[in-house]
Amino acid sequence: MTKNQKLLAWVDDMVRLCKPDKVHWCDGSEEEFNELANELVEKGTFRKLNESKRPNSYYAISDPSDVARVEDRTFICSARKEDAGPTNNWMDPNEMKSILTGLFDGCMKGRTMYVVPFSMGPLGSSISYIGVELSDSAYVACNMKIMTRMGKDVLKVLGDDGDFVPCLHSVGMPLNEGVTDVAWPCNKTKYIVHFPEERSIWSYGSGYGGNALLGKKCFALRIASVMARDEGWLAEHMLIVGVTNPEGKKRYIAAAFPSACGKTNLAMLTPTLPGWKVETVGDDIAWMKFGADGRLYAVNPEYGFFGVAPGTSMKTNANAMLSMTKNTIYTNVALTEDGDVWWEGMTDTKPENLTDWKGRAWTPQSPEPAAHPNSRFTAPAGQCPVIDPRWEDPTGVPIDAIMFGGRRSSVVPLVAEAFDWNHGTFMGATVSSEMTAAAAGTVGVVRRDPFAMLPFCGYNMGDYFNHWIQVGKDHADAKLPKIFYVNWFRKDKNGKFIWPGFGDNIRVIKWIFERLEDADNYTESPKGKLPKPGAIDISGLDLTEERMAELFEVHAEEGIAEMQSIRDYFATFEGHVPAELYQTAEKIEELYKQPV
Ligand code: O2Y
Ligand code: MN
Repeated sequence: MTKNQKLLAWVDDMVRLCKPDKVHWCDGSEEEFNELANELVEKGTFRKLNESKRPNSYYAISDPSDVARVEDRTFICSARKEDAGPTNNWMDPNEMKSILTGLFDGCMKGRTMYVVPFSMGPLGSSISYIGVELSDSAYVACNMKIMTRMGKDVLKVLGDDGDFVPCLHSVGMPLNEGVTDVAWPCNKTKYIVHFPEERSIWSYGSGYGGNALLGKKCFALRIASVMARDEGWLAEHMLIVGVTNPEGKKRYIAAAFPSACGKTNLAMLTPTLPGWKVETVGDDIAWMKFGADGRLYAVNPEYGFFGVAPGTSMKTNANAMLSMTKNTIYTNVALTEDGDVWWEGMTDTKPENLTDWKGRAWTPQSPEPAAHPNSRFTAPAGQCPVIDPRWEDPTGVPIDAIMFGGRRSSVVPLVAEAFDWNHGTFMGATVSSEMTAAAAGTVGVVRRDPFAMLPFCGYNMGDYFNHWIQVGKDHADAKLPKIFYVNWFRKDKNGKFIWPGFGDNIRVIKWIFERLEDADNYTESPKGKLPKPGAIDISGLDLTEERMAELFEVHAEEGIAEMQSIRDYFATFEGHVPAELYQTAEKIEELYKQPV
């Protein structure tokens, strides 16, 4: 398959450590996918869905203890603790290696080790990088085939001496003498570990999502953020969309949102304004490098969507629904009587009889949801009806605007444009959301999730802010994207959302689009440049200009209190937050104090 010495030597070493019964080099073909899927059906991991309803699609349910990313078991093992920063779990790399070596010793006994070469980003693009995942899970290999460009073409690009990020994964359940396999093997001991200096990943004990599909959060964000810092580019938790106006002018926008802020819906938005078009380049991650022309170019490093199922419907996101009509793997959703899938929010009426994600008979009277709240679909991005024609362009797409968003019922306006790059970095660094989960009395508590990267930054978050400031300095002469902050979630005095959201968010994007043309459609405020009254197109909406004004209302005392809370937050990064961000907080506070 390959003559790449680094790869051959590493596979040899890991085979010696993990002691699998067999080694299978994945070629990424359809035939291979079908063989692995059939094996998974025989083992009981997969169930084939009704071919006439969901062609070539499979259904899996996980162990009930293995249903999401495990942030408390996720480690950044940099040589110095300070380089991991206060928001990451850290352990000395040598100590961690010795724990992991013990756990991985013989962990694949009785199993097959799949060698999965994958490219994050279009094959051969100068923005792309290669990884190789060694995994003892055929479920992982099948998902990797959908989520990444995977197989023998990657080995060709890797060549004899190309470099790659080694990603070692085991479910942590060796089939030792007397052990019978289960449909979803995993281990209650879990470690998701990143070694940023040697750019490697070791994941043990989970077969689920971001813990096991190592190209996604582990490589494309945690390790890539370190690579981006060292090499002067940006690896971001951002969707990428192409927006075309009625005159046919197209702009590309990247956007970061914390969870529960409608990121996937925005990535596949169906505009309500006539003549506007939104096309999807990516729904989750953006890798961005500067081109020879000084502009910032982005690729989606992924090849598929690993989307949350509950809440997704033809009403909320028709394009996501249409992306997963075939060739899709469903995990932890519910199963219908006729061999199709269902989840809460998919239809107005609930089906009478289902099998729930724990394999139990379910009816609408059942006390628990039929699908797990974090149940997922793994679907090829190329099946999205609004996939952008340039989504596989190896040069990437030129980014004109970057949006940050949060979920705040007050204080933060519907949209604001940053005064400059540093202010935009400040906006990213202060992204915040009010919690929506009723558990433990957290509703309304503001949680900061800078750049929506809190669980995904592979180094000290304060240094990451500094990297953004540095990028602005290094490319000051270039055509840097304009930066905006949006908040779809403002509420009125009665606790009702003011802005309709969903497809109507195109109206905010229209204003952003006009700002990119330098339209005189704004007024200055302490929060940044805000739309002039009447500048947001609300034609056809049941919204008055008075009600629109509520979306931008920020009282000076609230704004000043917010700056204090931000300074307190910055202080938690123990001296790593760049001076430019403190200066921005001061400047905003001064603006609030000026007489109106
Ligand atoms: O729970 C998981 O393992 C998946 S988390 C995830 C999946 C797709 C896109 N984004 C995320 C996320 O947590 O940001
Ligand atoms: Mn994400």
